[in-house]
Amino acid sequence: MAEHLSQSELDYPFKLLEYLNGFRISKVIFAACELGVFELLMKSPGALSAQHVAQALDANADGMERLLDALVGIEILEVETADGTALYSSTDVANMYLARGGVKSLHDMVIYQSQTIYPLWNNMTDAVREGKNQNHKTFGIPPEEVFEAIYRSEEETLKFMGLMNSSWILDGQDVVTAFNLSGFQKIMDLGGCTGALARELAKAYPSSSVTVFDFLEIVEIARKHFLQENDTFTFESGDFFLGEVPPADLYVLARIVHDWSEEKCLRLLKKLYHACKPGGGVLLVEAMLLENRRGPIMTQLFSLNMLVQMEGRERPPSQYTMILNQSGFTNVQVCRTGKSYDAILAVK
Ligand code: SAM
Ligand code: ASE
Repeated sequence: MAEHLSQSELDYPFKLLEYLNGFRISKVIFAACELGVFELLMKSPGALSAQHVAQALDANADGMERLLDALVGIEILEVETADGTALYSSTDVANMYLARGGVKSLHDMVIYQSQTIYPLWNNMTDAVREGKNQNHKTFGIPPEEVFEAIYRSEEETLKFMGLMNSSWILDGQDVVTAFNLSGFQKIMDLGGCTGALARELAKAYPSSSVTVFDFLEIVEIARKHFLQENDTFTFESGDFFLGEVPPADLYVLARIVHDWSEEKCLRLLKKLYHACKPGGGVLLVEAMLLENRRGPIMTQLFSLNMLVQMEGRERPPSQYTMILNQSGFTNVQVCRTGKSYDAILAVK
């Protein structure tokens, strides 16, 4: 884009046009993932023609050729032409992140974005008008029951858990080492879902005990589909809004506070304040907005996602600090990791 740098958007709206077509680029990647393009190209010993890819994936050759060309246009695939035939091959990025099954694969994230987030975002205008989530229009589930919508079927539950799991493949280590947590003996990951972050906590702090706390149904699925042989963390089940939470020295709340209204967050954090001893603490793991409201754009988009799907919002550090102080916690420390998710530590 170097040739555009000297020209202003007023002369020609390069950036604006790119933004207006952003959804098309997302859909190109979503369709390729759903069709299995990246697995096929990864496993193939040589470059493949569109005809060959289409046949192998039970698709139309002309449609596939246009899709593959667009993937080349966004530099996710490569193409060479030999004797008039275009031959397509994968790139390292596509093999590592888009093909299914690799240790760093974001395939589950792509599938959730395509099949759940995209339909919800189709109602963005209404969400902004009404100021509430669009689960009713999209899935027929009332707006108060956010996790009933997310967990509306076993298949959807697995897809959501796949999405949650994939974030910590990229950011887990940075988030758990943002602060030295080795002084906390008993660490409880509340709403810990698949255990992906608990695994990173257990690796970074081998002398602490790490427990994942979540709904019984989620714990059962996590044990069955996500637990690995050498995992050392344990599970407990319950509802953190009902009754008491098990005692711990450190409560980890990763992407929990952003799901809920300020009032519900205060209720939960006050409960945690009473459940831990002096010296105990909470670690919030969230994508934090900038205080000057100018970004990061990813976090601003996540906040709109919380509007269309949940009850919560993304917040800047000052708002997390205020909620923590109002719950009784002090010594609030904020660490921006530079990746998608940041960490905030506060103690009793
Ligand atoms: N902490 C995980 C992460 O960041 O990947 C999962 C975050 S997910 C947005 C919220 C998690 O909280 C889900 O696993 C959900 O089942 C759990 N959860 C929601 N409400 C809960 C409640 N009342 N009691 C226990 N767990 C709850
Ligand atoms: C939640 C997080 C998410 C609740 C619903 C959600 C996300 C999507 N839906 O706590 C994650 C946001 N990040 C991405 C990559 O979509």
